[in-house]
Amino acid sequence: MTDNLTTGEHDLFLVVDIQNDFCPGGSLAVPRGDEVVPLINALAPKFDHVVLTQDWHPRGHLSFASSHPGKQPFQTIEVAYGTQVLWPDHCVQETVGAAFRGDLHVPHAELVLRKGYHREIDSYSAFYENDRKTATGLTGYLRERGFTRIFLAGLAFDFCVRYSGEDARRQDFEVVVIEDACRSIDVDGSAASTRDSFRSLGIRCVSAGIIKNNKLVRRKTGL
Ligand code: VGL
Ligand code: ZN
Repeated sequence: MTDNLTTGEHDLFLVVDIQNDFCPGGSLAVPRGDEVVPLINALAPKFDHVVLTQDWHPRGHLSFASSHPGKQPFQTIEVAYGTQVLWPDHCVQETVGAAFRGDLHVPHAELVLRKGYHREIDSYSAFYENDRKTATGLTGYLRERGFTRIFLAGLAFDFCVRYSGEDARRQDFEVVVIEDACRSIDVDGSAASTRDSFRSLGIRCVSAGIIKNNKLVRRKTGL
């Protein structure tokens, strides 16, 4: 039996990239990515504070295989900041693919953080772009709001959830990943290496069922 985790005012639920392109039918579909949506809808009311991230690329983004003649999706290339996986075109700004899933229901989300909008830099993490230098501003936002523990769920476990969790932990936030509310792309063992990395950084992986909130009644009043 695992202990329950009770959420409070210093906890933030960071919901990663619940967008059409990452779900079945989308251009970079994460297998069974759509299954996490009802779980996230049910989890969100257990948190006082929720932030959503949205992958948001300009056309011709450097991470798109189509921007590199002769390259195919899932191949890698060397770019200014190191190795970059090439992806199918996805989450292009203002397209249906970039929109949040229509069944995602988190009305009390306080911030939508877009990332990946610099044409020459990809951004898996919600904190730092893939050059590991360009900050999104989320760290300052979280510190100023007084959050100390970040709960993560979403897509994909082995890319954007992974990088976001690692960066949060390295900046001294406590990090809890709700693993059954995530799905993986799983290229070259990336899901297994994500679990190893989380273990070595002291990031807890839990299941949704242990998360409780002591103030659920308040939400039912609607005020
Ligand atoms: C993601 C690959 C490319 C993700 C975003 O959300 O995990 N993966 N862009
Ligand atoms: Zn992307």
